[in-house]
Amino acid sequence: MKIEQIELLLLELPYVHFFETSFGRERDRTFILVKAYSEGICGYGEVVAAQAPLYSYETTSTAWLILKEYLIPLVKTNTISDPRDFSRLAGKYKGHPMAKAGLELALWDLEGKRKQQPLWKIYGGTKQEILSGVSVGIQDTVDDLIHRIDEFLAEGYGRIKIKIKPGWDVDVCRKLRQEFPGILLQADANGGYTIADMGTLKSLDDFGLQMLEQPFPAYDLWDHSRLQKEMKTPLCLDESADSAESVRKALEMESCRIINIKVGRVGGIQEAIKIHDFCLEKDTPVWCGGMLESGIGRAHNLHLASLPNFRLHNDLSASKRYYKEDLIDPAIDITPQGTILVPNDPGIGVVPVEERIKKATLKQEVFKF
Ligand code: OSB
Ligand code: MG
Repeated sequence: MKIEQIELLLLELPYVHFFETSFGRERDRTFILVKAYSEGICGYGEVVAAQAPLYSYETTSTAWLILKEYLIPLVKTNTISDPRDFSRLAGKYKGHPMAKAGLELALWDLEGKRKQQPLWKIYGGTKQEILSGVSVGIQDTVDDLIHRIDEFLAEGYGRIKIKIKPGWDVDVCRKLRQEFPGILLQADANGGYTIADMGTLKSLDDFGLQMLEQPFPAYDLWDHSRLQKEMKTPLCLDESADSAESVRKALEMESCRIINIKVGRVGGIQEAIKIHDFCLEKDTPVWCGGMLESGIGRAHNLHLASLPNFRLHNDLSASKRYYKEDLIDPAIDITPQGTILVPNDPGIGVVPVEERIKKATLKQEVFKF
């Protein structure tokens, strides 16, 4: 395909409610949208890097720079007949997976629209609807948390994930289990603990959590392995699972029993599918993580989550859980059964509303070839 133009847009969208994790509280999200044009068609991708290097080292500024100086020139100077070509070319540059994934996703949307096929079909997806779940941030009080969980359960979410950090963990889980004995509950630490916290983490075994996500920092496969040997609760890796190679090592070391797949963290759809297929072969379930994406990034996630080994509830929620006015129309919603339908129109299968994108745009740069 002949790409004629790529645009980068920096957007800011306020959350409906603040989001707090072990690395801090945020009230809005700044992120990059990538638009790729070919023969009158536009493909959309989202770069999930945040404003500050807290989840990983990437930021909106580093991603903008890498896209502008290295990744967009690859599209300009090479013939890209398929998004896989871009993925292969981008592989020569170290790191910066979120920047790579954002552009790759825009090319995938374009590819789907050109072929008149929804992305789930092109990826080999098998599900028409996926299991929704909601990730609930740290609140000011446990009562506030209980109140929020009550609301999400009433909306039909089949699984609740809470964020934990040292000091907001064992007592919180105990109170939640008293209040909600039967729900699917999991906890995500975003790497906020060290091996010195082994005792605290082991006591989370009392609460029948579906999984404990990323207790230790990203680089620390070994301590995850030590902890998994001592815990009944399955560990799940998010930040550590940065490539199919890392996932192989994690499974060989028994650092976890479940993998969270995020397309931005692993550098694109190619790598995400590789991890999916490897885990299927090893009978290790995966689920789709989220980065509080706009409807554009979330639609991309829905297509990925339609692959067969996405067996557990995903961090995929309705638009209104994140943003008052999402960038797409119609908004993503959950069914009464607590699922989300995978879009069936070509490409991402949802319609970005240009007027809303414009309203949220802080900065824009156009690259014409
Ligand atoms: O660790 O899963 C995470 C949001 C931002 C950064 C990291 C994480 C999250 C979430 C939100 O938990 C999941 C979602 O998008 O619904
Ligand atoms: Mg996580």
